[in-house]
Order: sequence, then C-alpha cells, then structure tokens
Amino acid sequence: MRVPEEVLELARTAKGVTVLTGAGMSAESGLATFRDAQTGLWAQQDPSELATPEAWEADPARVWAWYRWRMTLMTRAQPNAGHRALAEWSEAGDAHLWVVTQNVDDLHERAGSDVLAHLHGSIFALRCSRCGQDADAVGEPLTEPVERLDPPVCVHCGGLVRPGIVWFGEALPQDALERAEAATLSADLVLVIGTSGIVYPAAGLPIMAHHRGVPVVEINPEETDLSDIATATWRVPAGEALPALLT
Ligand code: BV8
Ligand code: ZN
Repeated sequence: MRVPEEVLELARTAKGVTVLTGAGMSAESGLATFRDAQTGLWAQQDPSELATPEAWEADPARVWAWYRWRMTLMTRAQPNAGHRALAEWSEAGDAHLWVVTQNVDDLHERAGSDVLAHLHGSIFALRCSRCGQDADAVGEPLTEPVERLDPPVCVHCGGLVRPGIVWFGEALPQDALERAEAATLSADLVLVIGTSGIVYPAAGLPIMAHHRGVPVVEINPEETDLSDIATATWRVPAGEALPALLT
C-alpha cells in the first residue's frame, strides 16, 4: 500500500502524536460500528432506547442484555493489524503516541498500547448505578443476544450494576477529557482514525488542534464531519493504513 507523501512526511517528523480512535478502528476485528447504514448498531436499534440514562431507568434489563451481549462480542474479538501497528509505533518509533479512544472495548490495550484516555469509558468497568462502587460480577457470557436480562446486584447497597460507559447526556470522565485535551495541545500531529466525528466533546479535539495550527490526518474509508478540517485524508481501512505507515 502506498502511503500518501504528505501523510508519510507528517508521521515521520512528528515528535508527539495524539491518536483519536472510534468504532472504525475495531471494525476489522469484527465489531460493528454505530452508524454504518447497513451493519451499524444504530441501524438496528434506537440509541435513545439503549444508550441513555433514561433508557436505563425505564428498562434496565433490556439495556443490560444489550451491553452484556456486546461484552461477549468484545471479549471474543482480537486486536487487528491497525491496533498492533499503533502499539509498535509507540514502542519502536521516535515519536511519543497518546492514544485517546471513544471505544469502550479493550483492543488497544490487548495489542499492547497504553490508552491515555477512554473518553466514553470502558464496557468492562462495571459499577453500581446507585452507590457508584466498582463491581465485578458479570455473570455468564451470553452465547446469543437476548431481549432482556436482569443486571447483577451491587454487593454493597443492592443497587443495579451498570456498564462503565458514558451514555448520551452524561458527562465524560473529567480526568480523561483533561488528559486528552492536554495531549491534543502538546501534539504536533493529530491522527483521527475510524470515527464519524459526530459525537461531542470527542469530535471537538481535532477541531481544537486544527484551530491551533496542529496538522490533522484522517484515516477513514469514508468522508466524515471532520474531513473538512483535516490537513490530509487517507481513504483506506485502518488495518491496512497503519501497518503501511510503519514500513
Ligand atoms: C455530553 C455509548 C454533557 C457507549 C456513546 C447537538 C449538538 C452538539 C452536541 C450535542 C447535541 N445534542 C446532544 C449533544 C451532546 C451529545 C452528542 O454529541 N450528540 C451528537 C450525536 C449530536 N454528547 C453527549 O451526550 C456526551 N455527553 O455532552 O455531556 C454534560 C456535561 C455535564 C453534565 C452532564 C452532561 C456523551 C457522548 C457519549 C455517547 N456515548 N455510546 C456505547 O454504547 O458504546 S456514543 C457512540 O458514538 C460510541 O460510543 C462512539 O464512541 C461514539 C462515536 O462514534 P464513532 O466511534 O465515530 O462510530 P461511528 O459508527 O459513528 O463511525 C465509525 C467510522 O468508522 C465511520 O466514519 C466509518 O467510515 C469508519 N470506518 C469503518 N470501517 C473502518 C473505518 N475507519 C477506518 N478503518 C475501518 N476499517
Ligand atoms: Zn451499590
């Protein structure tokens, strides 16, 4: 695969690279994105019925069943060549890489990257929805999706256990967002990989970089809401682009 000259030059000379990833990063690991018109999770389900605090209040068993199924899929998935290339770049390259992800899976970590910020939390970091304490009771993996499943109960207060992710209308973890902003301001290159750039405040990070004169490179087979502010766009899947960038 031929790397566009401009992308190669920016990647070779950068000393600090902030990498913002989205669902497209894990697509080649077999995990569905959110907004793909055919295969996306939101093509099948209404996000307001699953990924909001209101949905959880209304029907925790429905929400838990969906997340428990996604946990199973994420546990079975393996990091792809793109995840591995980022980890290698960080280890072998001259540049410092800060990985900031919107993904709630753990594929960056399993490929060997340190993740600076999980902006939307982590699906496996369970906590009590009432008292907030960490919880580790996941129960049996789901071998197939089910319509409803009772969430586990908190051992401290009897409240319901929820996935440790950020739903629409909930605030992002303040420390993660601050680390991501600091990394974006320190970087001399921002790589935006596999995100539609629709969800804020995450999508604001590359825009902030652009306004400060930091080059932004987009790796995504499709045009996105962030394409206009990108210094260069590379329309290829992450699992092909990132290994090519390292060779
Ligand atoms: C908050 C839950 C405030 C977890 C998710 C109007 C205007 C502006 C903002 C708003 C507005 N109305 C509401 C808001 C705020 C809202 C928002 O941004 N809404 C949008 C939709 C308009 N944001 C929030 O609510 C956030 N919180 O603002 O809080 C606050 C402050 C104080 C106190 C209280 C509150 C919370 C946002 C978090 C939402 N949680 N999900 C889960 O179930 O997993 S969002 C969901 O979208 C995912 O988590 C995901 O991380 C995120 C972003 O999606 P992407 O990762 O980009 O995925 P997508 O499918 O869209 O795109 C995939 C891309 O990959 C595509 O471009 C595709 O081409 C590409 N691709 C495919 N294959 C490949 C590939 N690329 C490379 N290689 C491939 N192989
Ligand atoms: Zn509790």
